[in-house]
Amino acid sequence: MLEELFNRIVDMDEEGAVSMAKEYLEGGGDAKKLLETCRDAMGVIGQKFEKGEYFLSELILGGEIFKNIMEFTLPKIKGGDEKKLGRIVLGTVKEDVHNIGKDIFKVFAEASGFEVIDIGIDTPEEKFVEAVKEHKPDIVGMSCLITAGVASMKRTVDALKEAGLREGIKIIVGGGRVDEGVKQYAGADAWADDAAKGVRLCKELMGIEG
Ligand code: B12
Repeated sequence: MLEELFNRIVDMDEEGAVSMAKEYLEGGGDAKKLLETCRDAMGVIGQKFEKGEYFLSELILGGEIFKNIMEFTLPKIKGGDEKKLGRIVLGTVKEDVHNIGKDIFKVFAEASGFEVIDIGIDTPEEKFVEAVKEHKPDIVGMSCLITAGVASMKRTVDALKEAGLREGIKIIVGGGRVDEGVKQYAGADAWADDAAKGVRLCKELMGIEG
């Protein structure tokens, strides 16, 4: 049944995937195994996107299917103290209101076992600083799609330095406007322009294999 669910997610059969996931849980299936299957399917969707076999619409739909299934599956496993891979504070930087990529990265990161605290779009540097103080993340993720956001990323990294918080965290920048030069200019530790790669890099930043 899980194999069929996996195929339905990869094939973008939203209705079929959701009803099969519900059926699996109602029949006493293991919620964690179900989420692992969704995560694996998201991994394949990410690979297909990287290879150019799938496009934005599939990434968005894949994210929606996963979010949909998570809604009724997560409550069944919450409350346990399963160890998370790490905690990420994530936001789209000031001046930038694009949220789709950030939301997809969030779903991918959560599906891989990270806890993600989403602080939204058009996020001023002070809000990142406050969130780091409050949530003590391992990683700060910044999303940026427009040129105006590049300076915001640098200001955010500088603000974290001024607050004495830079040493304790890793910083990853992502989004269509980001590249190696932007990473260096902003003073980040890693950059990614796709969600699957971003998750791989976050694991590397945490010293986790794979
Ligand atoms: C949809 C869209 C919009 C929508 C956004 C809707 C929404 N809810 O997000 C709307 C209409 C609001 C919009 C507004 C504007 N937009 Co616009 N928009 C786009 C468009 C077409 C798609 C963006 C998108 O969703 N891409 C798909 C996602 C999935 O890709 P992604 O964000 O890169 O995310 C992936 C990875 O980068 C990664 N990722 C993303 N974030 C992160 C974060 C981390 C930490 C990690 C690890 C990974 C990661 O994971 C994702 C999945 O793989 C782009 C074109 C483009 N090529 O991107 C223009 C684009 C980004 N927009 C552009 C512009 C100019 C604007 C406006 C200024 C237009 C205007 N005159 O008003 C405004 C800006 C508003 C603002 N202040 O932000 C330009 C930016 C040019 C530039 N260099 O500055 C672009 C590139 C279009 C263009 N070619 O001119 N836009």
